Amino acid sequence: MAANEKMINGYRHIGYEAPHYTSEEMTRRSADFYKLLDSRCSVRHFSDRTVAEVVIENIIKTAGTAPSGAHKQPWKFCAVANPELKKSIRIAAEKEEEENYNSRMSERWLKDLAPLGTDTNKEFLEIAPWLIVVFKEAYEVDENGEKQNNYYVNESVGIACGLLISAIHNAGLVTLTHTPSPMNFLAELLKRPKNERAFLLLPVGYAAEDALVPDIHRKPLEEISVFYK
Ligand code: IYR
Repeated sequence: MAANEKMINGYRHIGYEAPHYTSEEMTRRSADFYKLLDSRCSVRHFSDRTVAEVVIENIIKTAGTAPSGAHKQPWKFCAVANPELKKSIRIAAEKEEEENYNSRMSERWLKDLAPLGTDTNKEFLEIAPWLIVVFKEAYEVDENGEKQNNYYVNESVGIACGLLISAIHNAGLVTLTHTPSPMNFLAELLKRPKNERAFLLLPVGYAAEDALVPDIHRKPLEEISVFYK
């Protein structure tokens, strides 16, 4: 066994070295990364320009680096480019959204959404070259065929989606977090097993040339943080 290795509970632990930066580099890198992510916004107007599959693979691999409860990695990312499938997803999503906007959502909810300009039309589900449908794995089936619940599934998959969205932006592509509700139609259309539940639907592609986004602003640091020194 190498010097920087140790068995804990019968499992191998190995040394880990985080990247080293000078304090100047650290300050610059943290500011640059913030700047990069601060230039992201949800885009609802897509171009139909294709995106190479390898880029989608890299983006999904990035999401898969997320930490998860007991390292169960309780996620599945379905990447859909098939036009018929995208069309079926759009039809089913718009059907749910008709119900949502016309009866299920409260007046207050509709008022809160007004600045974003969203509506029941989800044409981006057909125009974007890729849809990434994220499923959470509520449980796994063990060797005896017994259901074993996963841990902190929403937290784990939520973090993975954050990384996914950051990776999409870093690649120069756009997305938005679409949440048609209820979302069970996605498991049906994509023929997912019973332990998988739809979590988030993200169209991925280039922004349309004439894309418009709402002129909205982020809360400043003072509003989102409290420092105890
Ligand atoms: N799921 C609907 C409505 C919607 C709800 C929220 I909260 C948003 O931030 C945006 C939209 C839709 O996708 O249109």
